[in-house]
Amino acid sequence: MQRFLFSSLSLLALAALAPAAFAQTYVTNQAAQKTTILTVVAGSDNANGGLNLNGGVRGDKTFVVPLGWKVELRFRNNGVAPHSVIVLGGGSVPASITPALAAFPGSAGKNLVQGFGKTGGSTPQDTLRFTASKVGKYTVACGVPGHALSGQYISLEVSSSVKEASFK
Ligand SMILES: [Cu+2]
Repeated sequence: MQRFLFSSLSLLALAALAPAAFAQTYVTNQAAQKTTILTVVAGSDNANGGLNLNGGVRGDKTFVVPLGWKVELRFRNNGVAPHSVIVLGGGSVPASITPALAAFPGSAGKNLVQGFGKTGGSTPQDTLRFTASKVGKYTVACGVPGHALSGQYISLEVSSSVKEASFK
C-alpha cells in the first residue's frame, strides 16, 4: 500500500511538472539589458503541412515586445522544405518578399528566397538583430516564394504597455 501510494504521488508530481518542463520556450527576456531573445522554428510541427513558424499559421500566434527593446531573433528550420525568416510591416503579406521589405534595420534574414535546409539540432541557422523602435503590428514571415502566401507567418507586436516580451 505504501509503495502504491508512493508511485501514485510520483506520477502526480510528474504530471504537474510535465507542461513546464517540456514546453518549448520561444522567449528569453533579459530585462536589465532591455533585450529579448526570440526563437523562431520553421516547421516546428505539422500545422499547415509544416508551413508554420512555432506552430503558428496566418498570424494566429504573436510575439509581443516592449518598445525600445533590442531583439535577437534566432531562427532554425525543423521542416522538410527550406525556410527563412524576415520581420515585415503589418498588413497583408506581399507576394514577393525581399530584404528591402524588412520593417527594421537588421530584421531581414539571410537566404530569404532559397531558405535554409532542415537542421536536426537546436543551434540557430540565422540570427537577426534589431531594435523594436516603433509601436505597431508586424509580421514574421518565411521569405521562400509562396510560403507566406500559404500561411507561413506569425505576428509581432511592439507595445509601449508591456514590461517584457512574450509569445502566445
Ligand atoms: Cu517557408
